[in-house]
Formats: sequence, structure tokens, C-alpha cells
Amino acid sequence: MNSSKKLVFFEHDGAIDDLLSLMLLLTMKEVELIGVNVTPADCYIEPAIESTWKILKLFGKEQIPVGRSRINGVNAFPGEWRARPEVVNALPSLINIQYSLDPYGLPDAVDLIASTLNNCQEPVTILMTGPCSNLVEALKREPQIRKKISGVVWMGGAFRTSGNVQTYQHDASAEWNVFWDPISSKELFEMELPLVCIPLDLTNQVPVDRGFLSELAKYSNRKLADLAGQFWAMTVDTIPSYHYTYFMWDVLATSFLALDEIFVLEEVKAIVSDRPPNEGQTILSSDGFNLKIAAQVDKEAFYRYLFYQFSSF
Ligand code: AGV
Ligand code: CA
Repeated sequence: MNSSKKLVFFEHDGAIDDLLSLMLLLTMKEVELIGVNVTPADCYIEPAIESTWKILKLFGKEQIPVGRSRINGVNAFPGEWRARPEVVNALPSLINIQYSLDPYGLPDAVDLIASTLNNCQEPVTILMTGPCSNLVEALKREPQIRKKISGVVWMGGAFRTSGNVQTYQHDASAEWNVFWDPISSKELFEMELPLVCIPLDLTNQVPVDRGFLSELAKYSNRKLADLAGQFWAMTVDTIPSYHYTYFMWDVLATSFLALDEIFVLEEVKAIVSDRPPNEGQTILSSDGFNLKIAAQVDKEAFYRYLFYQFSSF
């Protein structure tokens, strides 16, 4: 392995911005992606694995191992959100990529992250844009892998702003990635890993708006910018009854791997609630556990980076 690159293991859950995050990661020259796990949270697993593999294939990186999570969160995502990779796989650039992978033949996600960390000579950065369940399970099963982790970047939490979970028995204080598996999320905080959360507090500042899409379209003679524009176009009908706006949630978290200097981090102590009415809420508390949250970002620099990366392929 090339030691000048940052080794990254990617945990995602198959939503449109998770797949865009995979594309962005694969454009980063300073990153070597060493494994990808897919969790059936904000997706149905089979089409999301197909999208994942096809994106890897577009970059000639289909040899990167993909794991299938068998964990089922306590709080399921709405079905309307989970079916999006079906549409992704039918896009003109992806539909004819030969695909014959059996998702059930893939390694289990917990085994894959544990064995990848065990076998790695150098420390690994873990990027999570879905729930944290596989990582937490792997650490409980094989605690020695902790010393192989140089950092964990998680799109998760809502600390000083309201959450995005709107459902029964809930006061809307939680962010979905935390809420899907609140027990694992609580345990993650308790582990006090070198964790940076990119929470809703910050992602709320970076919507996917028409101005952005219009600017990106100027680069649509580039294959990747064109495909990314098609992915994002699918998000503008974001189910009105839940939320009108789609944000750069996972994409912002992913950009942190290449652009940490444009973020301001804050050291906090926090806990996760595991019961109604605020199940999955991330709560700042002086009795809490140490972690960092991203508090500010240079928005212009972030959007500029996206145009640059997506137009250079
Ligand atoms: O809470 C944000 C997380 C991110 O990882 N996901 C979407 C991103 O992948 C859940 C989510 C919140 N609102 C959504 C979501 C929406 N309107 N559509 C799809 N997913
Ligand atoms: Ca996600």
C-alpha cells in the first residue's frame, strides 16, 4: 500500500448523498479507499450494493472489497427514501455496466471492517455517512482494532439545533443516523474514539439548491459532473411531508477528509438518549463523553471544491 496516502474505510447507507460521497472519495488523490460497507438503513441493500459496485467500476476500483451489513436498526427509515438506488441503477451511465455480483456472497460488514483493520499496517480513517452499528459491533467483538483507527468522521447528530426525525413517539430532536440505532450510537460516544461529528447544526448551512445545480451543469461535458448532477436532480423532490430541502449532509462530512483546514472544530462532551421522546438525541452535557463536532465551515471553499473535483474526471 502507498503510505503517502490516507487509508480510508467507508461505511455508508446507500442514500443519494452516500453514493455521491463515494464518488467524491474516489476523486481524492490523497485518499486510498480500502473497503466499503453498506448498511440497509436509508436504502434497501441489494440495489444499494449494485450502485456502490457500479460507481467503483466507473473508477476502475471494483476490486475494493464491499461488505453487506446484516444489522437492522430499531427505527427503520421511511420506505420512500430507501428505494432511490433503484433509480440510480437505471441511469444511462450505469444501467449497462455489466453486473453479476451476488450481494449474499459478500463478506459480512462487521467481519470486513474488523479484518481490514486487523490486517492493516498503518492507521485507518473511518468515514461513516450512515449509522455507526458495524463499527461499534466490530470494536466490541475485537477491541484490539481500536489502535488501528486514526480517526472517525461521522455525519451524525444535532447538538444545538432540532433534529430531522419526524415520527410518532418523538419530539424531533434526533438526527436520523443516530436514531436508526440509538443503542450503538450511545455506545459509540461512550468509547471516546477520536471522533469528529459533522452534525445537522453545520449541514443545515449547505443545502442542495438550484443555484448549485445550475453551476454544476456548466461542467456537464465532464462525465462525473454530469452523473453527479443527475444524482442531485433526484433529490429536489425530497418528500414534502418530511422535509422540503435536501442537504449536503454526507458530502460535507466526506469533504472533511480532504479539506479539514476549512472546518472549525469544537471539543465537547455529549451523550445519546436511548429512549422516547428524544431517542437518538445527541445531548451536550458536562457528564458526557469527549468528542469533537464541526462547528463552522467555509461554505464557498466547500462548494468550489465540489465543482473542481467533479469536473476533473
Ligand atoms: O440525517 C441525514 C442522513 C444523511 O446520512 N440521511 C440522509 C443522508 O444520507 C437521512 C435523511 C434525513 N432526511 C432525509 C434523509 C431525506 N429527506 N431523504 C433521505 N434521507
Ligand atoms: Ca447517509
